[in-house]
Amino acid sequence: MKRNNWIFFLPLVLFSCSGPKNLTGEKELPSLKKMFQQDFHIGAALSAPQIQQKDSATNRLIQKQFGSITAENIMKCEVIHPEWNRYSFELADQFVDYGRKNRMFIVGHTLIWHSQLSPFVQKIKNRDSMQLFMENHIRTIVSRYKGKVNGWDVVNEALNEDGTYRKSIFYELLGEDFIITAFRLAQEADPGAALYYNDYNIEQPKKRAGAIAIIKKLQAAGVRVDGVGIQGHWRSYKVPLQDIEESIRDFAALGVKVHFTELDLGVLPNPWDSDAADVNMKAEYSAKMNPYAGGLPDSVATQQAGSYGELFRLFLKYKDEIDRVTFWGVHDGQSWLNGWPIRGRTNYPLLFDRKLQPKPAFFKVTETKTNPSSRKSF
Ligand code: 9MR
Repeated sequence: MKRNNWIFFLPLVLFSCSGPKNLTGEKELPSLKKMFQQDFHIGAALSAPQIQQKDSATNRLIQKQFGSITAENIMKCEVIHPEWNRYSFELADQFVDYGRKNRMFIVGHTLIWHSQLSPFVQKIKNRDSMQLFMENHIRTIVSRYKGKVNGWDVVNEALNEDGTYRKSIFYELLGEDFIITAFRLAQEADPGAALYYNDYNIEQPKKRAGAIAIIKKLQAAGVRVDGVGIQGHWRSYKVPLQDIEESIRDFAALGVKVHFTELDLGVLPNPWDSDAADVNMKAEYSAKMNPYAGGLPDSVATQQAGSYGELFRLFLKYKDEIDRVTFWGVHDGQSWLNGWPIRGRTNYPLLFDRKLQPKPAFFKVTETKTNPSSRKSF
């Protein structure tokens, strides 16, 4: 070995002396997926450009931080099944390939949802045609990704806030058994894939009762349901911790796993002071409703960090019941909450900012692992 070869070992020496640093001497960011490896998957919803790896820095961040991915939009009916006899699998194939290449837990979102339907589905007027649509749609998509997609959001958002069934086109034409039909078809098409019911606000008592009834109905019908997805679109200043804790217990008592599937903690005011996450709700823009257009104030970032910390402490307490925590996006710039329920606002709901830098919330989340004494309150 030549004498000056020591230089190749310098990074190793730096690493072993003072913790993980990169070659420029900056401290390396911890990886969420590794930190929580023994507890639950840490996931993110990916947009189409992210699936196509358009930006290399975002791509590096995704691969380092997230061990599970969900398609934010590209597996929805209007994208993947635009016409009765036509499917469009290009992006979905890329999404699944990306997840497999990176050994990620891949979630298909979503098979049966009243929103973002293709126009041909909205025009279906009778029971038999709707039954046929569901058979074609679920069989074709699930069998294409058999053994590749790990879990499916089989039915999404079938409930109203009071726990009754939403009067969706599926409910109107097939009655409440459309849910059993959907799960049965998915189970037949890929017996190895996990099957979930996914909804927002099902931590709230009335809607939770509706979700519990759905799971019991599936179980009574002998159809497999593996998990329930609590979406987790909460406001950072109003996270319903007690309801969340009760829900984890209630769902776990049914023998299903709990997934937090679309987590984000928005910091902006809500025009109706409401917890709903219905994509069809809209309100007018006003400067008052967009208070942080110039940047996230430290006090708000700190408040949000505290809420994320409390949530993750709760998640860790119930790690045996929880299979996955997925953020609804990778960074603040990508979040749907910049456009909902008011267009053109600047929201900050995730752990990484618009420049892909970790926010105080990121460090509060990692602290729940590095400093277990911070967990004592639960
Ligand atoms: O984040 C998604 C946004 O980009 C879409 O425009 C919108 C409509 O398809 O859906 C958003 O994701 C929703 C998810 O699919 C179901 N739960 C509520 C999410 C936020 O609206």
